[in-house]
Amino acid sequence: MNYQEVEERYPTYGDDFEGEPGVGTQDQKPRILLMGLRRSGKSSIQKVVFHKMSPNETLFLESTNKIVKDDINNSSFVQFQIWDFPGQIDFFEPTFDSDMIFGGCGALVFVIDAQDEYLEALTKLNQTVTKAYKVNPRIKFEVFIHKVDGVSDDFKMESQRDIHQRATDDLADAGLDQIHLSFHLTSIYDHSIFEAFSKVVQKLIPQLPTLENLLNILISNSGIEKAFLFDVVSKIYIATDASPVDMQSYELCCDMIDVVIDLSCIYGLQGSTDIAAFDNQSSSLIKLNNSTILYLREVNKFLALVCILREDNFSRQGVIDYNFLCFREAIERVFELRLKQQKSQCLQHDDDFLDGAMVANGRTQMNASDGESVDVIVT
Ligand SMILES: Nc1nc2c(ncn2[C@@H]2O[C@H](COP(=O)(O)OP(=O)(O)O)[C@@H](O)[C@H]2O)c(=O)[nH]1
Ligand SMILES: [Mg+2]
Repeated sequence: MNYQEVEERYPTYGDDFEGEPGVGTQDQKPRILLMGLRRSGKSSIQKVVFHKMSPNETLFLESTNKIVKDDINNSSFVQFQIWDFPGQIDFFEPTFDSDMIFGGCGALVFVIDAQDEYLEALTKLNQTVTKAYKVNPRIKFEVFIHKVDGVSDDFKMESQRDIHQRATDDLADAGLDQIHLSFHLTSIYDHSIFEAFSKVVQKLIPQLPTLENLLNILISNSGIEKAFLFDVVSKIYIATDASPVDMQSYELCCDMIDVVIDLSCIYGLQGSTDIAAFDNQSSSLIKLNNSTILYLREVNKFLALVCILREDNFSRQGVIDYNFLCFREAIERVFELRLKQQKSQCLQHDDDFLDGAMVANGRTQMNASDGESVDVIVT
């Protein structure tokens, strides 16, 4: 269905869609819906994460009175559409075409303002989830308990517990306890919103286990503590290794990307966009005063690998660089395979894009830091 048709079928909210009319591949992109009450912060989230708006500027955002569609096309892995909904949307109105809205939806992000009374928001959450689940049981439901910058840690924990409890109880009462809700504490004034969005986006990448596997192999053979595969423009990470993510490391890596882009813009620039500032020569090494090293390498036009490692382990930089090249090659193969898969899916007119299981036969070799070579099989 293209957006012309959407407009006809959905005149109340659809008469001012932004972006190109739908063509071929667009319809295959998974869709992320942003829903929640008015002024809960939906448009702010979308602007801050994907359009580099500074958090303070969101104070001047006008309220959304139509569905705003935003095409995110940063890399071959991160391709989706975000639909920002007006808060006052009513599912029971005849013009609300729930099959069209929820049908092609990958994830539904429901935003709750933690600085406000949330009982009304919980009722709306329940209605939204119930309706969406009936149309499309494969949707991932993500609840952002938002604006937690203004509240104490105790209050944060208590509201998360309370909201979780009430929301799941409501679903259980309706006999829908098979629906899984994920909860995230977020704010646009720190990195929590990027972290939460990273997790949402990751669930929409069918190749995630392969990417994680490659990162695990890379770090264990290179003496790296933590590695993130970043989408440079949005600073969301599309994969990381299996060790737990702590917010501080993530923030450090985000800051490093900012430094690299800013420096390239000032000293290394030919074009004037951020993308021109990040190219295949991009790499950076930052030594911190606690014997830790941050190491950034370009993976492709849109992705960067950012690693945290101890200074001692960096003495064998050659091994790390060699392993990185193997890693990059493996990622390229995953990309190629995905492209092939998408093309064949286009030919078959197969809409079941999210289900496409990835099977790759790529084989590559990484050198372990103790000199052994390790075979990596991409599956
Ligand atoms: N303190 C705080 N305010 C926020 C945050 N996110 C959004 N806001 C504010 O909430 C208000 C409503 O935001 P808006 O994005 O228009 O909400 P929407 O109606 O859900 O799209 C704006 O004044 C934002 O500046 C946040 O994380 N913390
Ligand atoms: Mg809005």
